[in-house]
Amino acid sequence: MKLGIILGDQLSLSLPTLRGLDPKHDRILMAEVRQEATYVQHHKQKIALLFSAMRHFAHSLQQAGWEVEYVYYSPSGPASLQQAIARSLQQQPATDLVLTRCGEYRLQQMIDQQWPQQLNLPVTVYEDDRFIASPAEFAHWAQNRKQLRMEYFYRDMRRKTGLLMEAGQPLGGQWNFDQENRSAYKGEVPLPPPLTFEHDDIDQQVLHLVDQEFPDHPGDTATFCWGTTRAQARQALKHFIRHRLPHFGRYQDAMVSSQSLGAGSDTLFHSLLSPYLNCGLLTPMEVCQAAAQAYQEGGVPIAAAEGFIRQIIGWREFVRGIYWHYMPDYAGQNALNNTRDLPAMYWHGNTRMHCMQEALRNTFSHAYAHHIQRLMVTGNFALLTGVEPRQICDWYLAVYADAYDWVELPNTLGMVMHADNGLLGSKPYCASGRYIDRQSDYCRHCHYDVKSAEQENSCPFNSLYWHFLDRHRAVFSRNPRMTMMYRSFERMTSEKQQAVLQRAEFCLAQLDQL
Ligand code: FAD
Ligand code: DLZ
Ligand code: SF4
Repeated sequence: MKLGIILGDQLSLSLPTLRGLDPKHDRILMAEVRQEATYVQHHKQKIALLFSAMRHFAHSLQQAGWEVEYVYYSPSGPASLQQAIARSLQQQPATDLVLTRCGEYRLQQMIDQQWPQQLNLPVTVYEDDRFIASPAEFAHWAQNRKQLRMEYFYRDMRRKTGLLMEAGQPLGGQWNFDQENRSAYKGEVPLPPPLTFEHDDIDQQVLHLVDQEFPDHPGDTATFCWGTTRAQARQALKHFIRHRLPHFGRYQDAMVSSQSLGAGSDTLFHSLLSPYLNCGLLTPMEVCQAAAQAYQEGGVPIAAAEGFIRQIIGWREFVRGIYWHYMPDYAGQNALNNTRDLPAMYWHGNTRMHCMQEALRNTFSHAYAHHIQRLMVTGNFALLTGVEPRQICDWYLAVYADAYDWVELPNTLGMVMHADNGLLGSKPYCASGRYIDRQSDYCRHCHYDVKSAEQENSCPFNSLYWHFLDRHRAVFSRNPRMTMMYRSFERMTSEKQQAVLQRAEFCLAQLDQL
């Protein structure tokens, strides 16, 4: 008898682990354990989503004829997956352990280096073929390239999958329609209707458990509205394709204050599919095929379908490739030598900066923030203020329902913090308040003046932006994509430069009073 281990982010019936086992002889173990639930202070909704989705998935496996041993969370239960397996083996021995490569280097190290000896049986780890590219394929692609650019990798993934391709050429005559995807949202089309799920008994029990056992974790279970079953995740996909995808690309970079639009502003036309993709309730290929089909049936413009598919087979696969290719050294990088502690507002959300307030409120209410909030608001602020990469990475890993090290780390450490020295992006995504003002209506609702950089009530992003460029002049001033920024700074009078830098120093000295 073999023992198959299915982790909390492996909830797919197409999982290689299941293909490697026979329900007639073998059995499955799934376990809710303290180590996985607390290795960072996960948002309560992330734990609730995972535990409830795991319980529902275990039922589906049993219905499909599998023998499943399920360990429910208890403070006196096994602390780690290894302990849960050891206890299971004591009850019922097995000849082999079988699982699929896990999502995090941390746990994969334990599986490779500790489990075979400490559990005293052979461990077979299958490649996770729910992803389009394996780490080995990525390594092959990366070999001998001076620069790793997502766009070229993405084109190979289009060729490999055949998505939006015809006779070897991209449909619509170009690979990438990003230029069409930059609009602010001014109500031109109505927001999509909300999608809500009823909580069944399993959801209710888990939400109660999370409140009892993880009271100090961030967030609130009262606003939990994620689906927890494969059927609900499919419903979310259909809802996205019908109501959101047609406008996805165009408003991908937009942000709107909840004071203007209410709850719909938190998600706009984004898919909200990442938590399901990352825990396995949906697979990347089925999601992309649904988008490609919607384009072929004529309901969705090519720019929207392409823009969405690029996020999945482009960015999502690319960051995973970077992760496995460069770990473990990647996690320790700090190219800009940042040392600042994460401002406390990241945990309590109180600030007069309206853009930050909105992004943090969304984060705590829903364990979600859309990409531009993560990148250009909370991320940009951490970059401009010079937060130590490890601290901001741990924050992103904790607070989002979709957060796993393989995808969070390259996005935060690389894309946001530029701590990998430009491996992931050739220039940092630093921006002043002007960018936020262009893409949103936040500044209209803000205590600060986005038009000013040096006055007492000036937008902190403005002075911090110039301070960032000034203090990292040696690193960035020769970057051809940044010369315009430096030229703008040089065009200021030296009095103005001094006033702006002074205002930035003032802001840096009291970030939590902003
Ligand atoms: P949509 O905007 O609808 O995008 C569609 C899908 O594309 C997403 O569901 C996701 O699967 C994929 N995608 C889009 N952008 C990226 C990207 N940059 N990297 C990987 N996949 C992408 N995404 C995570 O899934 N988990 C994380 O832990 C995570 N951490 C992030 C941290 C930072 C600092 C930043 C800037 C981005 C992070 N992202 C992460 C990427 C992105 O912000 C989220 O995937 C997205 O906001 C999820 O919401 P959505 O499903 O509505 O996405
Ligand atoms: C995120 C998470 C949480 C909160 N709890 C569990 C758990 O109790 N049991 C489990 O198998 N997985 C859990 N997970 C997901 C794991 O952390 C994830 O599988 C690994 O980090 C590998 O990506
Ligand atoms: Fe954010 Fe500055 Fe605009 Fe306020 S003025 S919302 S701090 S960008």
